[in-house]
Amino acid sequence: MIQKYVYGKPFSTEAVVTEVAAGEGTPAYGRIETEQGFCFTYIMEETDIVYGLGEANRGLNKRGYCYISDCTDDPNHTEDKRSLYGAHNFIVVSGKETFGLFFDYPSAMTFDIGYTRMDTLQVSCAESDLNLFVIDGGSPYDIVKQFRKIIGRSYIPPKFAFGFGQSRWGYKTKEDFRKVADGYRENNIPLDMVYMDIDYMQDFKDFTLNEKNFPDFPEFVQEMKDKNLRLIPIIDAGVKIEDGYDVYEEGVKNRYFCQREDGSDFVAAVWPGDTHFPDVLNDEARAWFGDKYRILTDQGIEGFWNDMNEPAIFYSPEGIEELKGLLKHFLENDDHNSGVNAGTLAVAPTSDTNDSAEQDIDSGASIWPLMGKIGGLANSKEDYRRFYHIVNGEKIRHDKVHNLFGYYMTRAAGEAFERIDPEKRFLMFSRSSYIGMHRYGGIWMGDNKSWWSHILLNLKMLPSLNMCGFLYTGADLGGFGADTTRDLLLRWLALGVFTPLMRDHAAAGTRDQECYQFEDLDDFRHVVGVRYRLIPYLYSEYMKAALNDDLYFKPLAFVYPEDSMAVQVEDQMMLGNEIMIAPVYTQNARGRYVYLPEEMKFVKFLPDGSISEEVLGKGHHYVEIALNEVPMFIRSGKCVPVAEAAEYVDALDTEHLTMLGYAGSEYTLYEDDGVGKEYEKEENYRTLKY
Ligand code: MIG
Repeated sequence: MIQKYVYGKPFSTEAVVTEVAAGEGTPAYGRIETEQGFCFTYIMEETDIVYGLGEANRGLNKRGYCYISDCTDDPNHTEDKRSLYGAHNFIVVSGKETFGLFFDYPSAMTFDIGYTRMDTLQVSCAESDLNLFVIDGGSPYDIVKQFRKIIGRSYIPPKFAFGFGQSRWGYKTKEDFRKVADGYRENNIPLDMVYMDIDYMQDFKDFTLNEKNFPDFPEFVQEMKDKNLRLIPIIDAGVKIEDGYDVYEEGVKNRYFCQREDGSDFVAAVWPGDTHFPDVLNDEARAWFGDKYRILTDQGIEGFWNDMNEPAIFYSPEGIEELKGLLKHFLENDDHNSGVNAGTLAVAPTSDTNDSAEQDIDSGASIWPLMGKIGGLANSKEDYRRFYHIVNGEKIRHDKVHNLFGYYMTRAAGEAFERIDPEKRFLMFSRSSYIGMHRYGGIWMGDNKSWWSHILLNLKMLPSLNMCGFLYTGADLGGFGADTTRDLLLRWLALGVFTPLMRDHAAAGTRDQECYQFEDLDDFRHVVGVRYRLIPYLYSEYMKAALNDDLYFKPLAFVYPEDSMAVQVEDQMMLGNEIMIAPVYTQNARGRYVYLPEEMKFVKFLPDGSISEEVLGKGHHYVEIALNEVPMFIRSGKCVPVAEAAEYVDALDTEHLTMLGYAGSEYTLYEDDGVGKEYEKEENYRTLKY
């Protein structure tokens, strides 16, 4: 049962798409205060678990930290961070009392989950204008499924998007892309997509192509298609200010950009230099921006990724003016004769001790306020208060709806795809998101690092994201920032084998990270090949999850709720109905410990193409897993289909599948044309017997 409680005048986010009955009285759980902003307080039992929050830091069980839903472009996902790119305000408390809560509120919201006091859950925000959905159910899993029903069906990508993709910030020319295509094809490492990062554009202008490098883009798209590869370009949120650039000129003329309070177009500097933000919350502007994707679909493009849509801001002209003021003050009062004053450096304040820096300002001796200003120029809260959206004729300050920008930018594209070709699926995923966006696209997990700890962080996020509707997701395999290593990439790929989005992506300036850059390519061919062998199963499970508002990745606790050990496991996940995954995420480890809540078949895809199977009983085990092996576990009494590896999705032979797992069992395979939208046809399902 779901009840909706309305506080104040909520902004309509359109996260929830079905009618929900108004709750009677006050919510049955916790205490709500609305005098100063909004605050929900609930006292937790010691063993209560809190699930949810989608793309968020730390564990699967969110207890023990404070998270803030405040979409942020922060490429340093260290343990102390409270905000990442998404805002997914859905949690489930599981324990003595079990219930779900969705706080539909588009501005910053704090989830203090046992941080201030270990037993206290407190969810708060500055203004008491929100819809609160309270969900009762028999179990956390049941609650999640009810929630998924009210937010609408998850995005379904085309089947090719289940192939492997290669990306790198820095590919510029046709030669760069050909090198990637050849690197994979010549070495017979499977590949379906090559991603185009910002350098394909002319001066970082959305919907343009570098004129020198791509004078004949449609032919180049075709050249890649002839190699069975699809190019997937990036689109950024900011539209470059430049006379003669049609997107800019149309937007200005029609007032489609976000405006300052005085009605002038707000300026944000991002990659192209000064830009304007399309007002994607405004229906007309959103339709206009969405239709621009047609410029690229007309040239043969079938997928995109939306970036910088928190929206990220490097700086604003206003911020620079303030900086200049501080700089002027510093220069006029500077009493250093020359060079850097070591004494000043010695008292360098940390970010927590900014106060002392403030006090120093009038002495003229401190550079720290200036440094602080420079550091705070990007993604500043002040800038988010400097511009407005016009929604149904009403002017709304950006910070009040900040968490919706990525959602509505991606919605612009999703709605446009329906107009461009209603029969066809397009690949679409975004960096920033809010619940509701899951209907229009997936997400990738943003700028992780080539750190072993991030394999685990990514793994833990998967079920949480699924709970919030985001099924098409994955992380930058190998790590985005910092230099990867061969073993890290291989282990990360062995997790990526199972994530719907499987993409190797790296930041500019980092070590080469394409699979073919390392020694002993056989290992990469094998590991990526395993992905293709499993696509019939993975695609089938994805489609069942999407079509039934179900989860693709589940915590073990959702399947084995009575098993007190299983409910604590955070580094193994259930995938679909048949398997459990347990990737290795420790350097130099030759295996790992696993906990089996029931008897399972431990399956390893071995580098010679064979598959080893071993029945392991319920309980703890240490399993050996070499760097070039892909492990998975098949649940007792279940089986999964396996294909032969292929170099691209369309080449998969799904007629001749072999079964793996427990003999005598059956599997219902979902398969469709992978392009169209006739999901409900009965012939999409067939029973495979082992
Ligand atoms: O400021 O387009 O998360 O995937 O490679 C960085 C360049 C902008 C951030 C994205 C990343 C992408 C990069 N972008």
